[in-house]
Amino acid sequence: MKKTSLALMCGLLVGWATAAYAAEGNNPPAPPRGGGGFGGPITLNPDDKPAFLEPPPGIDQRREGVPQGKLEMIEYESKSVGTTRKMQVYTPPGYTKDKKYPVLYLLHGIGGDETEWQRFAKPNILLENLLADGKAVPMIIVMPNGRAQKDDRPGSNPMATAPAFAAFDKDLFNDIIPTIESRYSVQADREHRALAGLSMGGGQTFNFGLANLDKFAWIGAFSAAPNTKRPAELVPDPAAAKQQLKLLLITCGNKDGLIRISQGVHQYLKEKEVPHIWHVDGNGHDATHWRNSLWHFMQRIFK
Ligand code: FER
Repeated sequence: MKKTSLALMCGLLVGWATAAYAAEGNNPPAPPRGGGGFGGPITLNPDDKPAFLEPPPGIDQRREGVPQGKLEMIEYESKSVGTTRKMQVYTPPGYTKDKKYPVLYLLHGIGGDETEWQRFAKPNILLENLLADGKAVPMIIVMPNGRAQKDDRPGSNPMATAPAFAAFDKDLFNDIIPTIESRYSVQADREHRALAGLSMGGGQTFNFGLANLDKFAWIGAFSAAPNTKRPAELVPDPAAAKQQLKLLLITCGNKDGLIRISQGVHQYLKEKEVPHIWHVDGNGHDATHWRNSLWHFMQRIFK
């Protein structure tokens, strides 16, 4: 399904999700905008500007002579979900059991699955080009399915699967991370684990990452959706967060009707003096924003 028609359809279903989300203490979803976007009216503040330059063209194009890593779709038994699940795992060029690698866990959006990041952003090519330019460190990238329910396909009504995104922390911590750390050669500590995601995955990243800073030191939330908990709930102890975070990157497009979610987190963190990068570019709720955000994030982690 095309992203635009999916967005339009999801917009129509937002009303359905409102009550459930408000009940869970999350941000209430905004009513749909006309014209195929999520969210409500956009009010930009003086802080809402780029922190980085635009990436050069071609960041996701293969360049001749740039070494390639390996993408594989693996299966694991999820005790928390009760099924055999799939995740895509990328190992960088030259991957060897003789070394140990940091791991980036990448979470997808409401209509996505374990293939979505690869379709939207080609994380492998972004990283390989950065590695060739000496701008990133070799890492393993894990792209799981963040919809933690037995039927984990988006189906005809992806919004109806939103509760399964909230339950995903059990799969992540009890099944996915242990699977990766037992099958791959991994540096298994907080300073070598990063969590990032787009939209619903950005909300999951805020919710699960900031609540588990003993597990992740590097956090990136791109175009976070209304599944994001309220800022004071995300960071109840600003002093602890300040001490533990190596990087918190928050990005959104200035044409994204969900920007108020990220603006709220930024504003709270600013008030509480929790260091973070707030990067607002000129995109909407779209793949260009997610690809560029990932590219910025990848070159700043594990360093
Ligand atoms: C919503 C609007 C958008 C919402 C979720 C989304 C849970 C998710 C969008 C995406 O993942 O692209 O109101 O409520």
